[in-house]
Amino acid sequence: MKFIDIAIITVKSGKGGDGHISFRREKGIPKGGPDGGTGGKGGDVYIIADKNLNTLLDFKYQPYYKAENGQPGGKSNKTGRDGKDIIIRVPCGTIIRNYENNEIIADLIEDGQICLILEGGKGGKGNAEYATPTNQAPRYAQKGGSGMEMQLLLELKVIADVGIVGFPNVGKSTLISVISAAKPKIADYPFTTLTPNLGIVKVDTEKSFVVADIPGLIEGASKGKGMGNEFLRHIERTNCLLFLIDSLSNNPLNDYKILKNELKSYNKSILEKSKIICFSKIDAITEDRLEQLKKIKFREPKTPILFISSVANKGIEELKQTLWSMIQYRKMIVNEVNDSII
Ligand SMILES: Nc1nc2c(ncn2[C@@H]2O[C@H](COP(=O)(O)OP(=O)(O)OP(=O)(O)O)[C@@H](O)[C@H]2O)c(=O)[nH]1
Ligand SMILES: [Mg+2]
Repeated sequence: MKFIDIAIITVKSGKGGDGHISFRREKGIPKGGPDGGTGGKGGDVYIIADKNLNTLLDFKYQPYYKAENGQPGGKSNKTGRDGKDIIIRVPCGTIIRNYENNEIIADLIEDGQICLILEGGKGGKGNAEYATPTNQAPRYAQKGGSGMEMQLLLELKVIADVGIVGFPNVGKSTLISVISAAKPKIADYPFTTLTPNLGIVKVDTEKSFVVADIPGLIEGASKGKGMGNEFLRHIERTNCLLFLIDSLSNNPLNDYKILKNELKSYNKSILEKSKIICFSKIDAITEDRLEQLKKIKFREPKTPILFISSVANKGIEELKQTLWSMIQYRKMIVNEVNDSII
């Protein structure tokens, strides 16, 4: 699955319609007063979150969006028609920034959440509006306000339930290919995964959750080493973190500490998520080694520690069930917190 998660688009609000200059011309009234109408307002630009969308792919093909201009005012005090607004639909979880200065304009999370990005120009006043006792026949009207243009950076944060984090080559992509229908590239060298992969894990006919496999992390990722840590934004909003650790590692406890440190440097609050520690590739180790791994003290009392082999399909069912229970528990807690706020 190709997953485009950044797009740059240009949006423009409509120009306001110009005010009109005209004078009443009626039979028997040789010099009628001014009757030029006001221009219509230019259309606004809005962006709305839509739960039916899940990529920013369309914006690659259609990067320009313009609201309609307002129509000019007319004779007989006729107001110009307002320009139509434009409403751009983006997936839930899209952050909208001003491309020029990177400032966040909106963070659209919920379905239907809408944000006014640019207002259309005001309609110009017609000459009728300028009539005063001392100037009963003004020969001027106001120009419509101009529309505004802006480049926006759209950034989609994947809202997966589980994010898999681990060193390169520990088997993250293999795991997602076994528990979901995703078919990411798998290879025996580091940094095979260059962009995140999403997979839907079916626990049974009615239960499913989304897992994100992101490029491998290494020590110093927060300082730009390896693939860097910018992909962590994809797991910022997950419910659970799955730390995948290679059973063949020389120092699993240290691996775990390094991973936690890199997450912490990116965003401290990431570590507040539910965690699960999982050893991969147990088909490649001896029983004795497995027993040794089971004795490692991670000092994470509430964190389940599991042992799997994606290749030999060992421990996979238990992992799916554990993740499912954790997600449910997490959602329950979040709902309780929300209820107590309301
Ligand atoms: N023996 C064994 N090998 C595995 C298992 N899972 C993955 N591998 C192998 O480990 C290597 C790396 O697998 P990937 O799934 O590409 O690892 P990754 O963590 O996604 O790697 P990056 O994308 O580079 O970070 C491949 O050669 C896989 O065949 C497993 O359960 N057992
Ligand atoms: Mg990979």
